[in-house]
Amino acid sequence: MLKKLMQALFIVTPLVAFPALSYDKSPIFLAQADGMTEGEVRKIDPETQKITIKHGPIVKYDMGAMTMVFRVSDPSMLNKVAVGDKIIFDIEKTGGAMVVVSLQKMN
Ligand SMILES: [Cu+2]
Repeated sequence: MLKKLMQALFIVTPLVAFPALSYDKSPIFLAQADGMTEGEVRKIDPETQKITIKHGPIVKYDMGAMTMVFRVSDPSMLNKVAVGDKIIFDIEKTGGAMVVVSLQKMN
């Protein structure tokens, strides 16, 4: 866990140090720079405003890769993606629940 965090920091550092030189818009770089998580949409439920995501490790919450259900902070986020889409997303813990606060489709 700590080792992974150190690796993440090591990768991000050059971006911070030389933003103009090394800025790269690829989702991989964005994911690392913004602390966002990669995932794949498995299910979308507009009725309950929930989305099932198969996600990679979420370092800030010490969570490994898994498939789980999240609520979204804004229901309109669910209109931007479809089942099977690869995404990057950010979550926040609100009242004990993990809520997706931003969501972005990878090309
Ligand atoms: Cu999870």
